[in-house]
Amino acid sequence: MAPSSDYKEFTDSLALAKRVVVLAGAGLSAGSGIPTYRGVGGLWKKQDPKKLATLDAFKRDPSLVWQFYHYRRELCLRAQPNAAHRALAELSIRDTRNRIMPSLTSTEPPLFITQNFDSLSPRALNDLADQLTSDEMKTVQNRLIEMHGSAFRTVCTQCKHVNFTYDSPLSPALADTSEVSFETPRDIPIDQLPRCGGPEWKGSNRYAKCGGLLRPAVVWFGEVPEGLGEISKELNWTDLLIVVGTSSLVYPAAGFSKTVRERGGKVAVFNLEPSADDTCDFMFLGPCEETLPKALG
Ligand code: BV8
Ligand code: ZN
Repeated sequence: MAPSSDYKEFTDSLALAKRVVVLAGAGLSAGSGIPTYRGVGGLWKKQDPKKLATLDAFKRDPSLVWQFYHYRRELCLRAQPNAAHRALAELSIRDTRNRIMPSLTSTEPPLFITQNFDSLSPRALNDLADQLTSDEMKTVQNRLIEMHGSAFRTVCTQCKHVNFTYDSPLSPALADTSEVSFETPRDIPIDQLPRCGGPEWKGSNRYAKCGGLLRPAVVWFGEVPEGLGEISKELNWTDLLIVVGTSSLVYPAAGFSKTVRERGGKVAVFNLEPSADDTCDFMFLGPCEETLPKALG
């Protein structure tokens, strides 16, 4: 049966759903000026992910990989959450107690899984902080999983110290790296790449700055995405999976909707075009920054 594109039918399903999960991809942030990967002008149309988005690539040429992530990090810093990020953030904080069948509702906010590492969804949530108590905000933030990591987190390759910062550049040598300059990448000496400022512990002795080489805390190909345990538990009970702006080509995320449908849940796709995920119950074609506010408003 062809998927429905009836907004009223969708909102009725949403109101009745006890457990809602959202899965977002690069199309969610396209409206904020962040390039997607596989669409027109997509990143992987111009760059080879094997040379830039794997641990081997980083070990082989950390200078190249850091320049790649630096200019994308700058793009994300300059971007603002769009109407789709805001609509999903509102959904995350909406009190599920006021759904049509109060006795059946749970007050669990939806689980919000994003494959994006641009930090725009956490920022859209933080923009709603004045509507929540700090405990409620913590609950909602814990229900947001950046399964492919974050451009604003780093991990030390030596002491594994994790750091989150919007500071930029992470090392002076990266300062003037842009998408244009990346066309002729420089060979930045490894000691001028981002270094660990975290404490180094040897047993219980704390040493001064570890100084180890930092890497972007982004999940590269072949690395295990974050939050999979919580995600697979949740998918068993999901009544409605809302899939936004993803080509549904990268696993394990691409397999989530099949899991939900096999367990009797419904899938709603918001995309510019029919994605690989055409076995869905709802499909809303168009820019999600227009279709999502309409569907979730
Ligand atoms: C792993 C970070 C082992 C780096 C990325 C089967 C099972 C498990 C793994 C595999 C498997 N088969 C193959 C694999 C390996 C691999 C994989 O899936 N390869 C693919 C290419 C075949 N997967 C992995 O390596 C994963 N790890 O397998 O570990 C494991 C796994 C589980 C348990 C134990 C061990 C790691 C995958 C993560 C890789 N990291 N990015 C970086 O980006 O620099 S992937 C990259 O693709 C991004 O994270 C991105 O989020 C992700 C998916 O892309 P999309 O978000 O969908 O973006 P895309 O451009 O493709 O599509 C955009 C869509 O939006 C389009 O449909 C477009 O129409 C739409 N759109 C555009 N504008 C709008 C819009 N829609 C609405 N409105 C708009 N305005
Ligand atoms: Zn360190």
